[in-house]
Amino acid sequence: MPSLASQPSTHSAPQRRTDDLRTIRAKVERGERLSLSDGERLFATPDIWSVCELAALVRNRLHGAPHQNGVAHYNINRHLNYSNVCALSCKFCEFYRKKDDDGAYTRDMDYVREEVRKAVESGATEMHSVGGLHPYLPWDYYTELVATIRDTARSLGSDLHVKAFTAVEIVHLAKIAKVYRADDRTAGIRWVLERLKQAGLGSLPGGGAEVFDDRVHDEAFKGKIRSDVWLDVHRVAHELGLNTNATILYGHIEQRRERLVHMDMLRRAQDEALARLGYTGVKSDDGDQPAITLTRPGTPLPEHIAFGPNGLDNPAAGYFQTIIPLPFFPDGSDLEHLPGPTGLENLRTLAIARLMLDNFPHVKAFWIMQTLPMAQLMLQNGADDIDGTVVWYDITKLASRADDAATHQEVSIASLVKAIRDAGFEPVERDTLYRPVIRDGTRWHVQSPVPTPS
Ligand code: V47
Repeated sequence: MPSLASQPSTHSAPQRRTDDLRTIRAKVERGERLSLSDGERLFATPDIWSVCELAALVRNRLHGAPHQNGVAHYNINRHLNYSNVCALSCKFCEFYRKKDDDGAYTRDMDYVREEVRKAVESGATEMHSVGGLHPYLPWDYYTELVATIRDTARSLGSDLHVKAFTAVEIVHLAKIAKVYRADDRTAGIRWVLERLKQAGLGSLPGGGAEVFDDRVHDEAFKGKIRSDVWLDVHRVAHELGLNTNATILYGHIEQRRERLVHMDMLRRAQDEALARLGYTGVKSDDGDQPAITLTRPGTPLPEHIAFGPNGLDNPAAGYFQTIIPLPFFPDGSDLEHLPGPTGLENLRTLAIARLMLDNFPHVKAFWIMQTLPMAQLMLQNGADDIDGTVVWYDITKLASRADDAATHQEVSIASLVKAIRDAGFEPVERDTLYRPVIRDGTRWHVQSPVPTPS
């Protein structure tokens, strides 16, 4: 009887698929940049486990393998949504309210101080603060918000990091402050970011990116800034030494190809940011600028350069830290009729984000949106971070709850640590800038990142 291996295939498609992924696997092993058509193949193949395996290969190269001293990150944080009043009415959003709607709120500084006190008492290292595009709040409110978070925390002995305002809000602030000019938009963006940085802003979160495609933009979030402006805000932030995050909101009206284009635009922007840090890239056949990948064996992560042994106090940073794939939640939005992505689509999209965004040091499985069990699975298939303890999360609420309890989404540190350990990784508490945290109860300090053995 012939061996199984020598039997001819009765179905030609699997053989072709294997060949497709073999080419991609060879590129991944060499640390070469994948093309958009490689990405399309990764989306099209029914062999999702090979996609996951390739993403794990990259993830493990950067952060170590499970059961072999590989690490996964979490943080202790708190969210503060300063207002849900928004001039826009994006179809995918269930967060926004109009000024006189039931449930509309705008927080005053007493409220903010109280939230900071609770954050410090819980040992948080980060306050993540975003809100709607409020039509009437004055510019001073925003600098006061940031300074109040920083100063209240300092008065309580904490160096709480202020991660605040999506790119969309930054542009809105430039308009409120009357410094935004369409013919030189970066000047207004810079003006705003410089002042917020002076008030204590430490980094920008990744929200507001949605999907970088004008068709999708005009259909689902018209009125929001487009991709070019979102990227401008992040570039100026990087030039000012602020690190930023990036998101992709998928599983609504976009096509998979549009997700890939979004990822490609982000990695081009990251090439520019990493070049400023001194990385050199490789010119590929189809690329017009050198591709800088972190996935080549032995390449240092940007935090090892920016916050290296002597850089802790004065980081000359300024790059994208992490990509956060956000699965669309239809409930309560104007796109409620859509089904939203399934678990396997979430897993595949995150794995492909790890593979395409070869110059992003981190991939975050945001447990609030992915669920903790899924985030754990994602740690083994591309992600190295599950975000934090969070406490109140207002942007997407727990389905079927209309009351306050729906936004109370908190997980204990013990649950995060257990989820990471069970996935085979060593839990590393990080600060917002991915520096390891040394903790003694609620008191903490950071140290320079320790390079992961490759
Ligand atoms: O930009 C809004 C998304 C984002 C829905 O930087 C929705 O560390 C799903 O950006 N279904 C805000 N998503 C959240 C965000 C974020 C979250 C966690 C960590 C970080 C970080 C950033 O939430 C928005 C939008 O893309 N969003 N509505 C919805 N129905």
